[in-house]
Amino acid sequence: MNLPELTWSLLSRALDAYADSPRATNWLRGHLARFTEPLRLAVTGPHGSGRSTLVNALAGEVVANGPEPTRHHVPASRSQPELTLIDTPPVDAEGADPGSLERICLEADAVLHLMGHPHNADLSFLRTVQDHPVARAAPVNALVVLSRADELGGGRVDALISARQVARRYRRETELAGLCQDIVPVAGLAAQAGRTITEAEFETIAALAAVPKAELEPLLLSADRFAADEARAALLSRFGLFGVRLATTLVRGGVDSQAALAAQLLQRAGLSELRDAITRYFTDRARVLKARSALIGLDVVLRMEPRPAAAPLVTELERLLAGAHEFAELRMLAALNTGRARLPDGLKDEALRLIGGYGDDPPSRLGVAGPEPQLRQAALGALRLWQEYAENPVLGAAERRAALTVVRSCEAMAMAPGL
Ligand SMILES: Nc1nc2c(ncn2[C@@H]2O[C@H](COP(=O)(O)OP(=O)(O)O)[C@@H](O)[C@H]2O)c(=O)[nH]1
Ligand SMILES: [Mg+2]
Repeated sequence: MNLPELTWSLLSRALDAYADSPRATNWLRGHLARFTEPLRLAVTGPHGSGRSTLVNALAGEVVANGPEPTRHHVPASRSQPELTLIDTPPVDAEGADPGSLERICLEADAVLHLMGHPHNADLSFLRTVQDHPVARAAPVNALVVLSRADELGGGRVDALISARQVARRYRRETELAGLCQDIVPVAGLAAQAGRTITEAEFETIAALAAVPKAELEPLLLSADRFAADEARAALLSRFGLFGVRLATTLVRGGVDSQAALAAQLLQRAGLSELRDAITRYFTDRARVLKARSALIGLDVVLRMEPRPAAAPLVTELERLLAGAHEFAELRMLAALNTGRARLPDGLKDEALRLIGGYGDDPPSRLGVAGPEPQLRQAALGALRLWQEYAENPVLGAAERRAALTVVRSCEAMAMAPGL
């Protein structure tokens, strides 16, 4: 049985053990029901970090602008699986009930934490997210977003390049990197504009792109002259200075339709990269993250209402957490992608594929589309190869440990019934 199956059975047994406690039963039933719901992603961050803007960018429409918390169901699309987005109260809110944000995070399966430069408040919040025995055993559900990334690069059209350099630097800073899976820069306002751009806005941008460059920049910076034109003023407030600069530059460079401009804006604002990270770390592994949430829920019951009938469940929960290969895979995925763990060039890509970095199903992992016997043969071949790497004295100790994680992924596939 894999982790989600083992978790399901553990929770079902807990339901029996707590049959006479309505509170525990409700709580456990709630967690079992969550298993089949879409992944819940909480968007957290300090006040003004761009939480609502990013929720809108991911939702593809302006859904978040009121008081938090709010929840938005985002149906599946070609470039994004189904999600529930939670817009949360600011982490730095003064006088806020300190437990409320923690409760919201307990309701979520994964967290997208927005920040400009990391402050102590951000680090301590991220520590809180992992401050639970189950969470500590599996700190695999947070992504940090360097939000308002255009400002990190002074609003220039190439601002995202500077922001990516900043992200690379933070990835090497052990504390922050250790608290999240990855660090991704996004210019949320331009991304939101890209996802919701209208034909009329495209026309306004096209007209601006026709203004000679030397004239446009002073025009943009002179709020009075620009704001005198209603369509331009509206454009500036929706796209921001960076968004307008970027969009006009793209149109000048030959992007000639609303749809093409929308696609380019998502790319250049970093939203495409963020969606890829959400897919790779979260939605592709939704069942593992759901299991993680359910185990945290179970742990809460076992602590709040300890009883002899539940003692074996405590032991099994501990054993499950210590041995869950699914969590080890997610940590290794992040470590390889961010450069915290290394493998020789030729091996890294194959390792990423085998641990599910390019899709969680066996054909994607094995790179074989064929029927079951071929899949099993490929799994056995990969298993033999990676066993050799894991014992190869030419590789360093850390590399051999990484290879051992791949070995376990191959073993799981080679032994899976029905594959
Ligand atoms: N320059 C820039 N401004 C942004 C960006 N995202 C949001 N903002 C602005 O920052 C302010 C706060 O954004 P909001 O999404 O309401 O932040 P929240 O308080 O975290 O929900 C608004 O004026 C936004 O227009 C961004 O990517 N770049
Ligand atoms: Mg907000």
